[in-house]
Amino acid sequence: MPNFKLVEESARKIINMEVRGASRIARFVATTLKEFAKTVEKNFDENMRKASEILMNTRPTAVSLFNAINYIMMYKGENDEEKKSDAIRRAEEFIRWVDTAKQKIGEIGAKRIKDGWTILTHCNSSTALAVIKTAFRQGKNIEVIATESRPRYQGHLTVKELAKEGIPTTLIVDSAVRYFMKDVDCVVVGADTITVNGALVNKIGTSQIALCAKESRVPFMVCAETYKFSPATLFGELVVIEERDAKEVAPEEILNLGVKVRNPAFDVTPRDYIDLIVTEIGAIPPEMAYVIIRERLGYGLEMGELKVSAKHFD
Ligand code: RI2
Repeated sequence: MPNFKLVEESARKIINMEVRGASRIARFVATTLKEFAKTVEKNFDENMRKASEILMNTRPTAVSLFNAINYIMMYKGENDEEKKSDAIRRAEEFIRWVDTAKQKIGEIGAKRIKDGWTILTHCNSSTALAVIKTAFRQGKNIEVIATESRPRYQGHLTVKELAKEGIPTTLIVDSAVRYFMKDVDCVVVGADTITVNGALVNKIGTSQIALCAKESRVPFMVCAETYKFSPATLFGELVVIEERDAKEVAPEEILNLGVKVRNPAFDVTPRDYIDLIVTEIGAIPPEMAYVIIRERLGYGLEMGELKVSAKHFD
């Protein structure tokens, strides 16, 4: 029997952010689809399509979710058995992609961090932290300033992780970024999505930090695996910005007043504010996003339609 319970349970965990962070979500979705595929005995295409839809309708912004599902759904085979084993193989391949990319980004990004630097980071990006931790483990004497990242305080996860590593860290409120920017040598953040024109979609507040960094001539580095680049934006689609429950921002007492409360989870940083995007295949300027979508992810516009022509992973 196809285990839809497993898929629904995974979807619930993504929606309530028990599983969060763009790359963790992608890995989790790949693992879920792999385990689900094992339980399908007949009508493989139909069952896999249904499972994919459930997972796709969880969080709209991070393209890693779409890219993970799409990568697995490109399975091939003459019959259900062949399709199943190919889907499982592709899921495993995608999981390997997630794991190896982060390590590679850590190594490449760490080269851009100098001894004695203070780095500012926002939210809780495992990829940005891979860069910071690698630099520290190489013996660089660095410090980190971490924003609390309201409303869900992912900054608390960041400072716990950095403290465990022994990296001197200061926690600040989001609105203190400009106050502290004079002490910062480099901003390092993660990504939920990179668009075809090189813009960064990341945790709400990122674009304000980028603006501040530009004003102070502080380099702004983005850490993003290539599966965080959005093929749909090549086709002209806009990234949907997730707007979460007002209860995350304001207490009942305020909500009862009938005051309008807005809670966008992400914002867009234009490419002019970004010095470098560190991917697992190299550090690139944001202007190269199109090349990543075309050459690395294999997407192109043919006869006005978005087509995948190459395999994603090697
Ligand atoms: P990694 C997170 O989103 C943050 O915006 C973070 O910068 C991004 O995912 C990337 O995280 P959320 O799920 O993939 O907390 O680098 O809303 O771990």
